[in-house]
Amino acid sequence: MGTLEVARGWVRSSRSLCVLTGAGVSAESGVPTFRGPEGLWKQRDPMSLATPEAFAEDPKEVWEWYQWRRRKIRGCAPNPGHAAIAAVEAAKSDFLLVTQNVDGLHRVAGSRRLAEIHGNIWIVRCATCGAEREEFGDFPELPPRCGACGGILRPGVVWFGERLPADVSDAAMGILSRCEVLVVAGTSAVVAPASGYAAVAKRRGARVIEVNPDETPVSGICDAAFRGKSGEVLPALLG
Ligand code: BV8
Ligand code: ZN
Repeated sequence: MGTLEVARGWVRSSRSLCVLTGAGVSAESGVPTFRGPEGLWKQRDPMSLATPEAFAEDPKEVWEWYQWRRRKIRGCAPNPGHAAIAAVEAAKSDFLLVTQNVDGLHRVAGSRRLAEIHGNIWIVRCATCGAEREEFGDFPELPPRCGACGGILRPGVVWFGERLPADVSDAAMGILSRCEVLVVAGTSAVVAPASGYAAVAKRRGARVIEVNPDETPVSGICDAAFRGKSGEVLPALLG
């Protein structure tokens, strides 16, 4: 396993770099993760909420969960891990941040070359006419209604059983097919297809670096793993 200095060298000398993030990168900003001890999904079974079937059955209940999460995230700010990822982007001619996070904090931190593969909690889309907009405030009435057609608005996120939007999925597979280094930070690597992304890059010869206090199913294929908090490790690794 490489040391931090060796891994820093891989990152610095890479022309093409991919960073894959999960909820752990936002944990130090106060955004609850999904599967951690205080995990979002400890209170409720995600399958009973983050699915099209749950929404079809009880859109009001699903929206109460999302409105609660939006309120929680609204008070959160990017942490040094987000900032380090935004900063390294400018230094690379070929870079893509692939994030599973829907909280929008990477964008607030300044990341521009990013693929939000699971969507964005601040986007709402009409389930009837498809009209889409950013909405940062609370909705007075749940489920919220479309101003254009009166249909029900849904959160602009990808639910279980839904395909990833083709544009972000293609962008992710593109960078994974050519990056020299992949940094995997803050993900439990259990949700597909993102859980398979490290293996895609590794098969092609990329160096894979993991940043996570815990072991994950991809730890075994990593060239280096740093068992620490992303807010502390990423500035040292990417700086
Ligand atoms: C699809 C948006 C195909 C909504 C999310 C059986 C086996 C295998 C796969 C499946 C299966 N059955 C179904 C599937 C497919 C399914 C899936 O993977 N299920 C899992 C549960 C087994 N996947 C899908 O359905 C995907 N679509 O496959 O489509 C298809 C083909 C044809 C036709 C139709 C469909 C869609 C998946 C997207 C689901 N949406 N979110 C919302 O947020 O409400 S997933 C959700 O989990 C979040 O997006 C989150 O990002 C993601 C992954 O979680 P993590 O980010 O990893 O977060 P987690 O809490 O798990 O872990 C945090 C980590 O951080 C931990 O490791 C912790 O140690 C670490 N950490 C903590 N603190 C720190 C830290 N690290 C660093 N620093 C710290 N300070
Ligand atoms: Zn509409």
